[in-house]
Amino acid sequence: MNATHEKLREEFDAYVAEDKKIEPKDWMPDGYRKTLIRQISQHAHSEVVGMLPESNWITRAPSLQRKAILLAKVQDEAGHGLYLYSAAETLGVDRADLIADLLSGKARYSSIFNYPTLTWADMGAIGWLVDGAAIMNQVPLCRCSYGPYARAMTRVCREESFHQRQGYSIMMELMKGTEDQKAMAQDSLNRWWWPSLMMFGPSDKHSTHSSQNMKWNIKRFSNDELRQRMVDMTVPQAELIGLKIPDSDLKWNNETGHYDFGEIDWEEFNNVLSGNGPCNKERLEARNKAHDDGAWVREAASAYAEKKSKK
Ligand code: BYC
Repeated sequence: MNATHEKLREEFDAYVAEDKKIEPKDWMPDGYRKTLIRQISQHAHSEVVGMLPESNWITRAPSLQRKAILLAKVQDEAGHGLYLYSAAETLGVDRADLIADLLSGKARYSSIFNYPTLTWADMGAIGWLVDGAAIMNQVPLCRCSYGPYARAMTRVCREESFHQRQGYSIMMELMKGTEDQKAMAQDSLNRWWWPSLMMFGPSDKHSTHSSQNMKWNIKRFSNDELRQRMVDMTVPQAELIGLKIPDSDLKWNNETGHYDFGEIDWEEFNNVLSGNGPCNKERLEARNKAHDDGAWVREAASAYAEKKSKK
């Protein structure tokens, strides 16, 4: 590192430590740029792949109202993907390259979207738990040091809050229903509980990016801190409507003021991350097919843009 570079780095660290925002044209360390491109693009891919398990249920929603709500939610997720790809592009990358990495299987997206949606109750569990976990993780990102990402998160979080409520409302409705409906809701919670806790990432001990990203004010809380908050928030919600969290080690701890909970199956998490989850292959095939089927739209849009710029 030469003297000028070292000085820039010191100024950057001091600026971030004062909780100020970094904007696209500001000087930033290569590592900061790189980690943001990684995180924002993974986040964008998660939104886009996240549409797949739910869109699977749009035609089978049990009423016109539920169909309209689910349709709006899935459209919101497409919108989130677009804001996030735009935020990533402010760091000097090309969206087409990011998407190519998703389609080839090189880039990551959230582990949660590699699980199947087997029943209508899964729309409830996803909204309640998956969007619930997303809010828990993303509200602190509204204060992230990188301006374009923080601003995108503000709008995303407002929409996620509606998503979470609609999911809980589906679970509430089912728990007021027949024995079969209650069993369907419980089965769904049993399948989605642990994968939702895995969304927060590896334990702090095994998290590779946390320590540096917390110094840079990208991350405000560690993976384990946010996971604990999620458990503390969700257990009373489950109890209120008569659902049982599938964890025999779960119990309130008076001393810590938090729930103690069982160990996550990290082998399952690592398996999903290495591409061997229940739906990894299916999700990538569906995204590749959608991309290929949409080629004519991109070609038409580019031809129109070129024609307009010539005029
Ligand atoms: N799944 O050092 P760590 C949504 C990777 S979308 C897959 O702790 P970091 C929604 C991690 O990338 C939800 N990979 O990493 C959409 C890293 O690998 P690389 C997505 C995971 O970045 C539609 C390695 O493990 N939300 O909410 O400090 C419908 C080591 O981890 C996962 C976001 O993307 C995982 N669960 O922390 C409904 C939020 N966890 O890159 C809902 C933004 C970890 O070194 N992202 N990995 O190969 C973040 O806040 C952080 O990136 C994470 C991970 C907390 C996810």
